[in-house]
Amino acid sequence: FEDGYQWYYQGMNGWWQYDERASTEIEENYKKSVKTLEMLIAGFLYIIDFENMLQYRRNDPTRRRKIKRDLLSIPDKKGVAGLKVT
Ligand code: V3L
Repeated sequence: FEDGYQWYYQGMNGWWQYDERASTEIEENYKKSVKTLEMLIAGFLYIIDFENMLQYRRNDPTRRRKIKRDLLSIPDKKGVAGLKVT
């Protein structure tokens, strides 16, 4: 975003950047200070929980991933939405 930050979800040994559509929606809602957001990701409904900084499938809250808003260039970035950067 304009301030040089991006949204990430936790992967194995690093962080995945959200795809552009998801990032934009997350950022807009973050700025509105909402507590949670529901969004469709790869065909599943996920909850973005800003209070606990987690995401999880609505129908399976036990599988949680941490999320974070951090600089666009972080050392442990794996790629964007499952696509590896080389
Ligand atoms: N955007 C895209 N795909 C997602 C997202 C998201 N926000 N959240 C979950 N998935 P779960 P490593 C991830 C995918 O949490 O090697 C990465 O994008 C998720 O994909 O149980 O472990 C990689 O593609 C997973 O395939 O609902 O770091 C992949 O994991 C699936 O939804 C491997 O990454 C179930 O995730």
